[in-house]
Amino acid sequence: MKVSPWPPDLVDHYRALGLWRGETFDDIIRTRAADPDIATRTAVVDAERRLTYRELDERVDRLAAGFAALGIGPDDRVLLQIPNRVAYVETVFALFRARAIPVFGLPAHREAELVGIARSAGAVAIVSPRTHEGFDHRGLAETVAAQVDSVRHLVDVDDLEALFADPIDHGRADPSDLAFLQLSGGSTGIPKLIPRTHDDYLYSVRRSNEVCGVTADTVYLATLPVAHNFPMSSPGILGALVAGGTVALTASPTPSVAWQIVAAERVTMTGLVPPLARLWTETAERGTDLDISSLQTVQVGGARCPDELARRIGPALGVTLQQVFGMAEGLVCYTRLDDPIDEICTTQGRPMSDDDQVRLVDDDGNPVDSGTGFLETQGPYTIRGYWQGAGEGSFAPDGWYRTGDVVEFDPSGNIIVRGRGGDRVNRGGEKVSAEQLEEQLLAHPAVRDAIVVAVADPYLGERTCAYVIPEDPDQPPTLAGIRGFVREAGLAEWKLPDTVTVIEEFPETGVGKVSRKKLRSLLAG
Ligand code: OOB
Repeated sequence: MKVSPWPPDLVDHYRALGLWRGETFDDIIRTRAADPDIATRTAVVDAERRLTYRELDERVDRLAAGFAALGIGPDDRVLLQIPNRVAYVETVFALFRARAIPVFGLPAHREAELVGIARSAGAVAIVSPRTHEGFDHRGLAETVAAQVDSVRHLVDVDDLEALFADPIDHGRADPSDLAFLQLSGGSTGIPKLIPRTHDDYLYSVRRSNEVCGVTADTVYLATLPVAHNFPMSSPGILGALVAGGTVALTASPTPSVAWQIVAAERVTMTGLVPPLARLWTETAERGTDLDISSLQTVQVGGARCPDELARRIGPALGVTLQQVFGMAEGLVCYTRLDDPIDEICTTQGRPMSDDDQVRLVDDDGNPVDSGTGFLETQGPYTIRGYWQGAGEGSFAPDGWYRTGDVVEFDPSGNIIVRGRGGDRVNRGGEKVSAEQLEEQLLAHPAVRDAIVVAVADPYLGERTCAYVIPEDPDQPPTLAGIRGFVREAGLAEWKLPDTVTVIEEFPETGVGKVSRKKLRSLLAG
């Protein structure tokens, strides 16, 4: 299946330079398992299970045949909602082998998101656990299947062996074709689907490995939900597998759980969002009995890491900090491991590839020569369009991706992220669409009008504040009432408002109707 194409001259350029190499994800596991130096090394491990590259390859072979026996094959989309565990890696690579298209849902997604994703992907199957952290995922999958006609199979990720079948030949995917659908951190409520090819994504993984120093000796711990772009590929679990290293997965990111795996597997590297980085740092500063001395690099990204926190991470954890500013649509920036400490602690790094192009524009899309502006980008691993043409306004007329981020450059060319246009709240890396939440609030019987804005929060960076005009000023809605209402509507827990402020009217500007975008920035101010 083809994706929105890059301009032909860029395609030729990326191929001529060897950035796009004609390799597929399935090739990665096959070749590592066939390499006598790598085959018997641990590919993937969690608190319960461990697989060498050869074992992973064999299980992938049997599971891929099992998917094929269900009638799941080339270009079929399969929605995943799998927590951090070995079975995640088995499932993803089995789908690659069967040439099906994984769609990377998050364990925290609920009915509203999963129905939206399954529908726009045209998913034929959902793979999820029966339960996880007390939540009935099987029940959720059944609810989704009842609403989305294309969904024909529900697969229990805790019983993959029930699907195992004798290996078959699935043929080989075209490396320039769609490999999977990633989800946007999005300014829309239902995440937009991001089509990535084998060629472009594998380039971003290989280049990430170079920048982040990932080798066969790397033990990467997936601490964040692994379906997210950051722990998946920056350089993440795919980086570790491409390098012939080891992927460890932890079910919980808290130090008491995650550090046991760090100690047991001699983990060298992980990626965290700022609130977790703060928790890890403060826990280490207080002292710990767990041996985390194997850690060499800790990456922080997904949301702005406060400079004050950045300065404490390295000394507390005994590591080199790497800031990561990236997006599921493509562009990923890293501070380099040998950058001056001030740059590491105060900037979000620079694009990983010499072929990433970045520019700044103003509100009207005109070039900005210095100072802050909206960041736009194109490059060898940045998409040129969403799945089936959604989100048209996200691309400039010449095809560059509009990140929506307000940034500036320091003298060394590093990016400093200053904020966004106000369409979403970045709650410690988890993005909340203002528009989606407003829609939900407007459906509440006690709410006449609502505007959602980000307010500064010392722990999360930003938290979600809903300004609400009540239908009846004498019976204003309560925070608990509103949160319960939004939860009932099937939204993920992280999207519920943190505070509700009841006001009589929204600010007037004196010049007639004000856009919601403008109102948000007025209220945020
Ligand atoms: C990562 O990906 P998404 O798609 O969930 O979110 C992307 C957005 C960016 O446009 C920016 O607004 C924000 O998240 N962001 C940061 C940041 N990293 C991401 N804002 C400030 N400082 C940072 N370091 O979040 C993502 C994807 C790949 C690697 C890392 C993060």
